[in-house]
Amino acid sequence: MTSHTAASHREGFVPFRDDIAASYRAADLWRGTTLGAILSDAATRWPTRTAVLTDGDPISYADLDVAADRLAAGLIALGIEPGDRVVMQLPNRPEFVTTLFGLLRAGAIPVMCLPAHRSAEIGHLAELSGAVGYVIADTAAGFDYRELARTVQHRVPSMRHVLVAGDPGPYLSLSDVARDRVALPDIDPTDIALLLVSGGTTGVPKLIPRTHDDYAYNARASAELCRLDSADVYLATLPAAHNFPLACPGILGTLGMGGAVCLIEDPSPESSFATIERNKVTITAVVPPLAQLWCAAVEWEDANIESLRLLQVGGAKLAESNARAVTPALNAQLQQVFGMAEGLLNYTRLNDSDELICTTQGRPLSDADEVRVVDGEGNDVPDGVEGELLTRGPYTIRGYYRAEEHNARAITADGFYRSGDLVRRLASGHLMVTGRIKDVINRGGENVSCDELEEHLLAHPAIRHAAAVGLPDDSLGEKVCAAVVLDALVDSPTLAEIKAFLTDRGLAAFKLPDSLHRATQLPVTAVGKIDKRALAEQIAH
Ligand code: OOB
Repeated sequence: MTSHTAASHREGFVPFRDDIAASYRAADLWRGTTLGAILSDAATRWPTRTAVLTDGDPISYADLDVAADRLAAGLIALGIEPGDRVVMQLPNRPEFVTTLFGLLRAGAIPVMCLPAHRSAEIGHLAELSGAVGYVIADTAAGFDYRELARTVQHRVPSMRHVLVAGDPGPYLSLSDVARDRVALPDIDPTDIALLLVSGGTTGVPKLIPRTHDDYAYNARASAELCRLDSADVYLATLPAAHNFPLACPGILGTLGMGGAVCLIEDPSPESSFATIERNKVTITAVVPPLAQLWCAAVEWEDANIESLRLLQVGGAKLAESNARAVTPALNAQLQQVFGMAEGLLNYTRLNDSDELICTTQGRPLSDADEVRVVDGEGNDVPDGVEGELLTRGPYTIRGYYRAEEHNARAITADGFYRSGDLVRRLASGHLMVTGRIKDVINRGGENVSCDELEEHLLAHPAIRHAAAVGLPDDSLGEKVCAAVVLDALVDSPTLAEIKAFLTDRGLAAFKLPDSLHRATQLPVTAVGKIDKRALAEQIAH
């Protein structure tokens, strides 16, 4: 290891304070193990069990462990050093898992990009991280990542290695990299294990440094909360590089418990249900629009999905009406998950009442999570009152990577992360997400919460998806537009009918939409959340 690289990847990283880190260790939350060791420990305990289900032969824990070591050896032979950043952008295929562990064990820091990212995002993230390598698939979903690599390499000359799963074209084939096992570098568990990409839809994406200690705890505690064990089969439906399917409990949590993981690229009900039936999937995670689609699809898909015991829904607000539909439709328990790549995870518990499960977004994972709900002046508000969620804890970052200026705003002086999410806390500690600080429409001085309006719109039987957006208006500043995807099987309501419906539900007149935008689908972010910025642009054009 050269001290040069070791120091350079720490630059721009805000570590946990020593005394706080010591307290997390004393409480046995941080166990001083690395993410790479999750797999080696599991391979020791369950060598012959299936770790990854594929279309062909399943991969056992012992085989996955060897494959990861061999890839790590090959990466080291290429000159990749501990602390080097490597952009990883792979679709949901078995290579995702091998590559992730190979990079981790070589001591490289994977930058977890999503398949939907394109040159603007990858170029920016590669530059910001100073990446020396880029791991891609040849093609996925009709897109050629080798073309993208060419553009990115042009912009970021530090990116010396492009490794390709599949046909390498002018680059190196990932399958040719593996070498005989060698002694692997010692890794400090307080070091950055990987860099997650922030999910915000405003501004450029930021990098989120997660340490071995904190992320291993994130995955293990989540798996325990979901009562995962070696009989479970986890389906990665969302893009695997996203925090939710990666570690909440996701792939890492499942592997730590000896369960099996399968990954699919196409989350449509047809493909998902067939995989659930074939692999006897017990748990998976989806975003709300997908949950809705699956609930509707049981009408026409006849695959047997009775093995599914838990459907985790998160990433965006799940409307109460949609939450209530999950268990009757899919015959699986619903778990709401309100999480963020920056750390804090809230889960409804398996033994919570149906009421809590359908009307709240869960409560913090860890007893050591500190949550404050504050008003505009930063003062704590009482339970039941809306305020911004601030949080600090054993798996929440103390700062974005290489973002000193932004950190001064995003993190309070005493280390709380300002989430920008508006919540109400119940006496039980459960949180209801009521909106985002910036997701309000200012209509002539009156504030309309988009979240609130959307919740009411979704209660309309003909409305399948809804998003409220502010459109510029000369006299009012902004006007309220309701963008909706209507149920094809029902007569389309007019704007006047929708307004009457909302008025019947007791909504104030100033919150009623001024216009209606009908669409067959709403634009989504890389992980499948409704993308308001893109939507506003679409409506404007
Ligand atoms: C997850 O992570 P990110 O980083 O893509 O997005 C985080 C943001 C939150 O700050 C919040 O604004 C929103 O997404 N969000 C929710 C939500 N879950 C996330 N808003 C309302 N209700 C929910 N249930 O999205 C993420 C990370 C780990 C697990 C689950 C989701």
